[in-house]
Amino acid sequence: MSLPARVATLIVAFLAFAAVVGFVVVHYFLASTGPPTEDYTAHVTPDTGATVNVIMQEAPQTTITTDPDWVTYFIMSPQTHKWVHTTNFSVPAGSRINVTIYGYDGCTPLRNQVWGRVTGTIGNHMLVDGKSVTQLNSWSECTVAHTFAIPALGLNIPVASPTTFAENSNLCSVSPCTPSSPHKVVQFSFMSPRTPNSYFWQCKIPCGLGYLDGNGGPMQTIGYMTGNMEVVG
Ligand SMILES: [Cu+2]
Repeated sequence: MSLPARVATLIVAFLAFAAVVGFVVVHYFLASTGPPTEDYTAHVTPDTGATVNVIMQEAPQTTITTDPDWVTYFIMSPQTHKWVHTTNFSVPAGSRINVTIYGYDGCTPLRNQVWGRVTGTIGNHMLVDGKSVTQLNSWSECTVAHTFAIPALGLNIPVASPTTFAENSNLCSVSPCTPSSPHKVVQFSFMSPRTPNSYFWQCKIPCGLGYLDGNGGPMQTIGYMTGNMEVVG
């Protein structure tokens, strides 16, 4: 190889390398800010026991992303009242957090009946379509779609699903779902901790269909079946 050819090869190789490095930096470091955090802290003074209303839904699919067949949560923006594809939200410390979850996904039996129990809420119960419930038995009936659990707070909510075969055959097919599709309304309240911190939450049903033991994909991706509740002081 002549000297100019060698130099040209070296320059091409260097440019290719630089392009790859540039892509990695931009794609994984600069652009990877992740899903947004819905801010439920506005106009509330922390540590006063004030009430905050958080609204979410879980859906059988995510038709608005590049993983349309992944199950997912959405959170309603308290500012725009539109559904946002995220699982991150912030709440004021020492406040009463009232959560409403619209359960649009169909049922999946829990791997462990313990996760069918409602724990960590005010009154140790939740409301399903307005009715007080302390646990759901997903083994005897089609009752649970996903769970909403904050392990650090001992909070566990089995999120109710539509129960009948007809409903489960006719689930919402475009996300975010709207109330015309079969759903259950789950409501519960808990006190946010007084200590500002980031509290991880997750679904405990292995609902990542097509992944090893159902635990991959949406189960381990922020914005789908896991997220963070930021407690702000
Ligand atoms: Cu799930």
